[in-house]
Amino acid sequence: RRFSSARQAGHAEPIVIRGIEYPRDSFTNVTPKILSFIGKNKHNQEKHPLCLLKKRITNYFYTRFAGRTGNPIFSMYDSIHPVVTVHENFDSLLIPKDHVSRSKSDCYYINEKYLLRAHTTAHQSELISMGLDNFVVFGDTYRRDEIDSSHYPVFHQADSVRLCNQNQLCMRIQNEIEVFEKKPTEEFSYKQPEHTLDASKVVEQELKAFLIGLTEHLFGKGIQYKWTDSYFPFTHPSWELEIYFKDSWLELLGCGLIRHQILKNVGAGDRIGWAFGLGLERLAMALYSIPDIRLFWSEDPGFLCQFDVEDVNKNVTYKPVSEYPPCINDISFWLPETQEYSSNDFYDLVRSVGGDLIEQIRLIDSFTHPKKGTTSHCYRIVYRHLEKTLTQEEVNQLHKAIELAAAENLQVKIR
Ligand code: FA5
Ligand code: MG
Repeated sequence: RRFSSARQAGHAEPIVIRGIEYPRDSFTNVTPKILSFIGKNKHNQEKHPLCLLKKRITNYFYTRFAGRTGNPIFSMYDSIHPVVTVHENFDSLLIPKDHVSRSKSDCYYINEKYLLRAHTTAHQSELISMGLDNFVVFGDTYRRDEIDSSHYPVFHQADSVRLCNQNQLCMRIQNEIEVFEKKPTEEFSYKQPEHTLDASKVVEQELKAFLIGLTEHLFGKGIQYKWTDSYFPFTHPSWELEIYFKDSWLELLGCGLIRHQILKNVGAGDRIGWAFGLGLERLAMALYSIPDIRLFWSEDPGFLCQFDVEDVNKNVTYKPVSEYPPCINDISFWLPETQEYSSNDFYDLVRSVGGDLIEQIRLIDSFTHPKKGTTSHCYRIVYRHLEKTLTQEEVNQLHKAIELAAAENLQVKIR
């Protein structure tokens, strides 16, 4: 009652995000469902495929561009809040006022002034204005897009920038070249008016070599790729990189030389540089054979446990989990006092008794009795049938069989 009368009076409740109140207006189109994704930060969740990918990309940056003493020269940001201003997401990137990407049907607006970032490029100008020349930003991004196996309204991107001034560029190529034209030329398809062709080509080559290196680092040397010309208001020239994967060309990223005007606007007018932005889900889907983008939001242990690897460079090939619900049962026992015991023995036993119904087993607790010195283990077993829903009764029977077999074969005492 209170809410409906407030709304009738035109005082709709403000939108509250992290304790900050944003008044609603005619732009407001975020939904509670979309707002509920804020803070999930899948790219920062240990053992999540997006986090593994983030680490692999970051490692590549760190090794490819190391400082004199081997220290990384790229700054990495992965926790910048997704609420941005219209200025950050569009104006600072020279996106025209009437550009379709600004429309309410494409973006999630909080109100006229704020939206959920539609790309991580939204942070580019501010980070450059802080004085950074080399950085990479990972984050969740929001777009009112179709929903299918490769599109989702919330996804993740990585954006990167690398800048240098005249001296740094000459040092890099061990040659004297001019970065800027004395007088701007006309705009050519292959360069901006302010840049010399030499400088533009050097930066283009470094950008492309870096991105091919990254692609090969992720997919292996044999990967087939191609460059296509592209357009972004904030870069020129611009390209997209596609890889040939599973019988078709897949767009991985967009990139280009940063518009001189953008750099000038934030006090970096003496610099030239490149930027690129890529979609993490697309990359992860190809890399790990993940068939559907919705799986990245799965809390299902059958999905997540497949990415539980120590070495982030390990090749993981996702195996589809059955859609039938899991049944989770814990088992606790005292370890034998007179005989060797290892968790792997128990894992083998569970697999031999439970067969394909066992999706996952994990040690979740170990406890040593302070006086007796005996140790107890607790394991969590996830059961799941691939073709049907297991009943609790069936799981209980299996669980009982595992307890009996463990007591008999491993001399443990069920608690
Ligand atoms: C951009 O977002 C630019 N900001 C990229 C860029 C940055 C170019 C810096 C130049 C310099 P685009 O709209 O093409 O470009 O999106 C980049 C990537 O995000 C796409 O290649 C795709 O992998 C991913 N992507 C876009 N929309 C979705 C979606 N709905 N679901 C999942 N991934 C998406
Ligand atoms: Mg694109």
